[in-house]
Amino acid sequence: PFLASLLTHPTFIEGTCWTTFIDDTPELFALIGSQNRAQKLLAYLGDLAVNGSQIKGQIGEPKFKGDIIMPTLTDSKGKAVDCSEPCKEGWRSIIVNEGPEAFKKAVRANKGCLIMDTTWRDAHQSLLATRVRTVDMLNIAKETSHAFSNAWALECWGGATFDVAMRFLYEDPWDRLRKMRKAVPNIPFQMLLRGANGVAYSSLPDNAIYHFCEQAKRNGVDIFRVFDALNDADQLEVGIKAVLKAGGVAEGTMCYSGDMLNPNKKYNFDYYMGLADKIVNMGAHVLGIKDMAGVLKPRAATMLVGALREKYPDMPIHVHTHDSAGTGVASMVACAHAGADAVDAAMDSLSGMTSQPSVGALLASLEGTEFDPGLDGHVVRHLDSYWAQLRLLYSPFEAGLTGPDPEVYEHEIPGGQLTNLIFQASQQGLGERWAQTKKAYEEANDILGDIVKVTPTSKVVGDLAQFMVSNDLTHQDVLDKAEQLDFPSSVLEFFEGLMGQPYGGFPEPLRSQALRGRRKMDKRPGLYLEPMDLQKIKTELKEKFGSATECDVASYAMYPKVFEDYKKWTQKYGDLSVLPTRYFLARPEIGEEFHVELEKGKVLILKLLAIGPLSEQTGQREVFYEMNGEVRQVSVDDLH
Ligand code: 3PY
Ligand code: ZN
Repeated sequence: PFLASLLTHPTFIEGTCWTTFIDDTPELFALIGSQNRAQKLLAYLGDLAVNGSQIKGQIGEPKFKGDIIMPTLTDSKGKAVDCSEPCKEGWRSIIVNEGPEAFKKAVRANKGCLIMDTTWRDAHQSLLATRVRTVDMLNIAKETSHAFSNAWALECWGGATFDVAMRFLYEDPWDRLRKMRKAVPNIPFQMLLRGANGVAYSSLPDNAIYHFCEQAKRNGVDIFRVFDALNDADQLEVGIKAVLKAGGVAEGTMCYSGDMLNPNKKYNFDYYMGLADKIVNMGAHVLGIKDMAGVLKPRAATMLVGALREKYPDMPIHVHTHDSAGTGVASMVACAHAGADAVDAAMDSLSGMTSQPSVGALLASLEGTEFDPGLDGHVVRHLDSYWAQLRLLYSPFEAGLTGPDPEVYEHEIPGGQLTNLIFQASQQGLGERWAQTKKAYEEANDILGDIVKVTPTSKVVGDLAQFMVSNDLTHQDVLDKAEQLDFPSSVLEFFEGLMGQPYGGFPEPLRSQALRGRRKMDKRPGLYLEPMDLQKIKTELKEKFGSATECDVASYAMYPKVFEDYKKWTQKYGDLSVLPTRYFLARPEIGEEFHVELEKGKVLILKLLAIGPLSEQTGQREVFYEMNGEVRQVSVDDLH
């Protein structure tokens, strides 16, 4: 069709204006673009039909393959909520029009305890291996903008989503952010920033963090939850300063670890109050408490939030938890009563256990009190019918959690990691090893000096625990044999100081025995790193891939190899973010028709017709698809 259009085009026939032909007739070249895209899409669908899904971490096919039924939202009076357009009211307008300081004041003046919905980030990170795709957020975006119009924020970006989007879902995280932003203009967007690590797993040069925050703010992030995995104030400060420079709302966050009610534990009341002081003095707009393992018991929450409320009357306090032990709602209610301005929850169907507590349960618990979050529980519940279906669609990424795990008070494994470790144990059929791993995790933490455990330090403890289990090592064995053992690389990086300085220092002589002459940093790693040459990265990316944006540079700075692999994948298969998840994860039935909107108004109607026999000569199969009424054929290498 392209050639036919070209040959019959008047300009072509006249043979004039060749120099401006491309500029003047973009429709012809858009046609090549979309044909090319359609061909690449067929290559992916053909591969999937022959070889099954190659998406890492996927086990089996979705439990639910039907059409998703979209909810109709009605409020508590039974009145329908008009979701034909995104809602325009919400807290974001204060941030946009008046800035972070005005937001801070307005939030303090607000009477109720606001809710941040984590469904688009931490909930699926903690339950479904971070695999929820952009399209599934966008499909429910308008409804969400209405149901959560009075929310503190939607947590929807950062943490593991950045890496996983490119590495496993072959999506551009920046594109996701921009699309979500357009679809939800009213609710603040919050991201999780790992301090001086950005969204990576170890420290980057400071200029890369500043550059990243600038792009994140520009593309739609309003509030940045900044934490450091060791609560190292110097590391935290890098992130907070970068957010302030970018003009974002800086939520300076302390990670809650251990049990401050227990006088024998390392992280006690005074520790947290001292850390809060440092965070406030850094100029953060909001004080965050991040209970990544779900070990903040209700009485501790009352004590800590109550004391912070009294000491910092002007600082908004925002608390994050995981429901691992089953106490999430009780703890968040305690926080609200003690003076928190906002707490975190997730859509019911993606809540509980390693995720955040259920928003429905939390709303019911605060309903009618002076801390009422100001969301309509009916509307929110209707929205959940979407997520109930989505959870089944993503069933191949379930970790197989069966109930709460109050043993978390002993092992202190963060929610996201707990799911990962269970998943790994069940994949290896090591049920009894799981109990051993939890015990070993507790011991590994003691060996390392009882550190704060969250990405990336949680991986250090997890790696050491798995190392102990697979080599049959006790706590004492590790100490006795430290000079001979080949410790996992993450443990050595931690000992080197690449993740910052732990509170109370490194354990000695273990550190020196394990490092055996490797370097020891005693200041934050950023001080040892040369600034990144971002301009050079941009030039090189342009040479390699034809174009490069500032966002591409930021992606590359965080994950050079992952970014390049992602770009190569899109060169082969195109932008697959448009493909509905059901057809991204599994092939359709023969004869089943489905639609893909390549771009606005450009819809492909597809039908799998047949998969041919294996050719002995080529090792390939022919896959036949009907595309907009025409039969199309792709040759696919059979990998079986
Ligand atoms: C992350 O860093 O991704 C986390 O979710 C930490 O809790
Ligand atoms: Zn979390």
